[in-house]
Amino acid sequence: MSAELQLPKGFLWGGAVAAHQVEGGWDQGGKGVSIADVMTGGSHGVDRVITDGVQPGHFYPNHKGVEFYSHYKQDVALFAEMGFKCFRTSIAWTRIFPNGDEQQPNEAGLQFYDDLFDELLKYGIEPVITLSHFEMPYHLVKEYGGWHNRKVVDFFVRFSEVVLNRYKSKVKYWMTFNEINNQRNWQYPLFGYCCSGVIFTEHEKPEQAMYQVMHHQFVASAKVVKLGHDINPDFQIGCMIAMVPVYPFSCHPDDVVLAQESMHQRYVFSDVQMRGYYPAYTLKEWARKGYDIQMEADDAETLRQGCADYVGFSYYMSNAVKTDASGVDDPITGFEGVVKNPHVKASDWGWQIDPVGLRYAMNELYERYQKPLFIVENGFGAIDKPNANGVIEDDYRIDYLRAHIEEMKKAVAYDGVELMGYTPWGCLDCVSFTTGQYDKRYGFIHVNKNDDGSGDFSRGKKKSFSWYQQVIASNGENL
Ligand code: P53
Repeated sequence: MSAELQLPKGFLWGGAVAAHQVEGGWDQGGKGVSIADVMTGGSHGVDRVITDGVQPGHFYPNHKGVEFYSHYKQDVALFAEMGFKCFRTSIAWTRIFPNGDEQQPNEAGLQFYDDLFDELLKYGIEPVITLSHFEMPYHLVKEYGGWHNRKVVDFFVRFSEVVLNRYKSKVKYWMTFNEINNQRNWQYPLFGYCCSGVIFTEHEKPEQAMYQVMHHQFVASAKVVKLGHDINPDFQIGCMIAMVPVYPFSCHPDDVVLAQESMHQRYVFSDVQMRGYYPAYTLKEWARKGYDIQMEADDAETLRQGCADYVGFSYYMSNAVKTDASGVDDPITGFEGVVKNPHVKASDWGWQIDPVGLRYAMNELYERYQKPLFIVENGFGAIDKPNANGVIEDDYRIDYLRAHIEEMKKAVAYDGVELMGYTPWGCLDCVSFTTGQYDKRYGFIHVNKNDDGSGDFSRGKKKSFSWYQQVIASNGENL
């Protein structure tokens, strides 16, 4: 392939996880209880339950995760063997500020991430760090009502300031809030809870409460971006959204406009973080619905000064909407009028597989913001079964990733989209977020731990391990 059709040199190939889904050690090293620690295990169709604190008699899968806290050296060595250029994880807020409202950080927690980052850098792997990935201190939920309370902005900024300073010479790539737009689906308790520790349906005006939380997080994100650039001008600090393109089911103009409105609901999150001001469609919606969002006098200026440097996003699926599909909602995205797209297949969890949608999504985001993109999650959750020789031949995962990488390359090489890197989700098997399962797996690296309780957390290589190794070695040419 000619040079202009290739991915750029220095492209950040890697993998992604989040602290609460891999680390375990939930009560070690002085760590406090996080919101992930009070979520039980579920399964496809069986919701995870959010309990009132940690209660006896329940199974909380995130307490052990996949024991990355004690296995990280082994795991990082395997990432290095695959050729990772970067590794995305998050810092568990509760390791640094166990309750969230302390004045002084917990040194043992800070030391753990020093050790982890040193281990990565030893192999030339760049850490890519999310500051908040569904794991805020439970104490801030109980005592303050989560992100609905403006005080949480200051707690988050304090936490961020500590870690941005501490790791300023070790970490260059940051993101503020993981999938900040998931909480747009305020009807479904899990999403508001994971993003901001709020169950919106408990509020008198749930949607208004969601927008209030959103505003607090925008202010927090902008403050952290500005602070970060002051600490180290080389920092690249991104926003992070779940990018689920919504297609019109038909070319009926009403379907087209419905799809556009659905996208507005999601885009407001990146619009404000990338542009530094509220889009007109949101201000009009608030006026129309009579929503009163509390803002402080200098918030507008804060937002303007804290635009993110790049768009981090996850991409797993697309959706389609139809005007006359009343009552049909998608539990993951919460869009009204969602219908099955007859042109694409779905995973066992109903996530619609649409590689071409990734190219479309990349073009949409790049045209919208004209800032670099970073695909920080993409992947295929599946039940893996070892063959007679005990090897997991996960060709379905390879097929999924190959098809997405092909489209990603088209977006870069044909369409000219600026892309920093690609970090498939769950490079190491981990606890599923939506269902709390072990058996819904994404990894190149298998972790021997199963929903029936069996398994010793030992690691193994799946077929996709050597496949991804050659993808990276050839900079995406050998797929
Ligand atoms: P699990 C919705 C749409 C796209 C991605 O999910 C989503 C969601 C749900 O929030 O979540 C991200 O493990 C999230 C990760 C999560 C991953 O997708 O339910 O950032 O924490 O594990 C995969 O299969």
